This record gives sequence, C-alpha cells and structure tokens, in this order.
Amino acid sequence: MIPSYVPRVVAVNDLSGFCRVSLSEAMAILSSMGVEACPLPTAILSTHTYHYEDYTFCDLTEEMPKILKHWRKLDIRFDGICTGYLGSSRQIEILSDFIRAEKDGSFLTVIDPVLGDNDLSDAETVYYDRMNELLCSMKEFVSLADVITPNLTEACLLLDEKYPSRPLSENELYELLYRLSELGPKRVAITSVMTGTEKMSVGVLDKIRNEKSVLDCGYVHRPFHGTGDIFSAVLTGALLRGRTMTEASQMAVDFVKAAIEQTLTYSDIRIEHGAVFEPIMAKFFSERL
Ligand code: PXL
Repeated sequence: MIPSYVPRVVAVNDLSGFCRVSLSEAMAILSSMGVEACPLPTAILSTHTYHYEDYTFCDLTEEMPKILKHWRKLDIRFDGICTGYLGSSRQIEILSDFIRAEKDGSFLTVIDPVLGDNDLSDAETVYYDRMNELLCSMKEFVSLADVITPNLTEACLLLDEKYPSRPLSENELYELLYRLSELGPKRVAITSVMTGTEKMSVGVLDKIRNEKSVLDCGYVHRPFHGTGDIFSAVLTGALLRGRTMTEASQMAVDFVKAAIEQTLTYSDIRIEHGAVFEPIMAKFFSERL
C-alpha cells in the first residue's frame, strides 16, 4: 500500500564505500520502506574497519554541526533520528544537542550503541576504533533514546557486565532488557543473544505497551558484517511506518533472516562483504508494509 505520509528521518552513520554496512544499508532499506532518509555521515571510509587493514578514513565531525545548522535554518521537520557508528565523543555531543532541540512528543530517537561485537575478551574480538573513549559518552547518549538496539556485547558494556560464556535463559535476557531500560529508553532490543547452543535470539522490551518477547532468529550465528545495521534500519523504518516495537522487531528479524538465507545461495560467500539484501528487499517490504 502506498502511504499517504512519508516520514523523514536523519540517518547518522559512517559511509563505507565497499561492503554492506552502515549508511549504505540504512539509506537503501529506509527508502525501500517508504521513509525519507537524510544522511548525516560521521566519516567516509573505503571499506569497514574489520578485516581490511589499509582502509581509508575521512573524519566528518566538523561537517556535522554545519549540516545540522543548515537544516535548522531551512526549518526542516524531522520525524526522528537513527544513529549507528560514531567516531568520537564530540560527535555524540553534537547529536545530543540536536536531539534535545528536536525532541517533542512524536520525534523518534533510535540509537544503535555501536561499540563492538562478540565477547570482547575473546581472540576474535572486534574492537571498533576508540571503543573505550566512546563507552562513557555512549552511556549518557542512550539516556536520550526512545529505542536502543545493542547487541549482547554492547548491552554488557553499557551495564558493566561480563559477557556471558554460556547461553542465556529467557529470564536472564529479560533482566538485561529491564536494566537497560533503566538507563532511559523505554523500548529496547538486544540482538545476537545465544539462548541455546545452536539458537540465536533477539530480546525485545516495550515498556510503553507492557510487552516483552524473545524472538527466535532461526539461524545459527553467522557473523555477516552489517547485520546489526540492517536490523536497526528495518526497526526504525517499521516504527516510523506505525508498527509497534514487537512488530517492528519481528520484521527486522525476518528481514535479516531472509537476507542471510539469500546470501547462502551464492557460491562466493564472504562474511566481510555483508548479507545480500538487494534482491529480496522490494518484494519483502511490499508484502510487509
Ligand atoms: O556495523 C558494521 C560496521 C560499520 N561501520 C564500520 C565498521 C563496521 C564493522 O566492522 O568497521 C566503520
């Protein structure tokens, strides 16, 4: 169904030229969901920072307030903001000022507190640059959010908890969700949670509607890059298209699952290239929205 209203969102993330991650995914997905996404790039890279050692990196921190100032001068009305990879505490400060100025009853703030993935004490650790510096600022930043979408690693970092070495029970997952909501956001989704030896889940809490659920991802952990970014983009789009937190999270889980299934049909699978979503996107969203 063609919507009579096109929501407009600020999409904040890095723009990595090659590999399906961050802003390139968010722009494609939000557009396909009937949402106008205005990009606010935090940095321009040639590729993402994991796997490739000689990537290029152009920091755009100083451009960000100028872009936001121009938008404010034009008196543009935004329905929300979604944020992903941020390069520094200064960027968080700039975005915090913007969110405080925009925030009214209906403005939606979705923060994906991108800090890392997997057990950070593990040899397979993914350390995004300057993670430690970001953590303190991120803890304050999430208090401005309506919705946050950390993976389990990020959830543990925000709560000063050790990453669990075994699958979590549903009650343990709910406890993490409630504790995160005490930092400010009333709606929380924790992704990449093992709830059985071969079972991956997403925990969802919506304190406004008093709903909580553990969604079965139906796939074993395949660390395709950018699937967290896909999840957060679909969730944002679905919320802006009027879905509840539980419905939007289910749609995001289903889309990631469909993209992974599609990816596994190709013979030249490279996890660092990300999950292939382009061929399935139009049909998926036309059926679901
Ligand atoms: O969320 C994936 C991602 C996004 N942006 C940058 C990254 C990565 C993962 O490695 O390095 C810059």
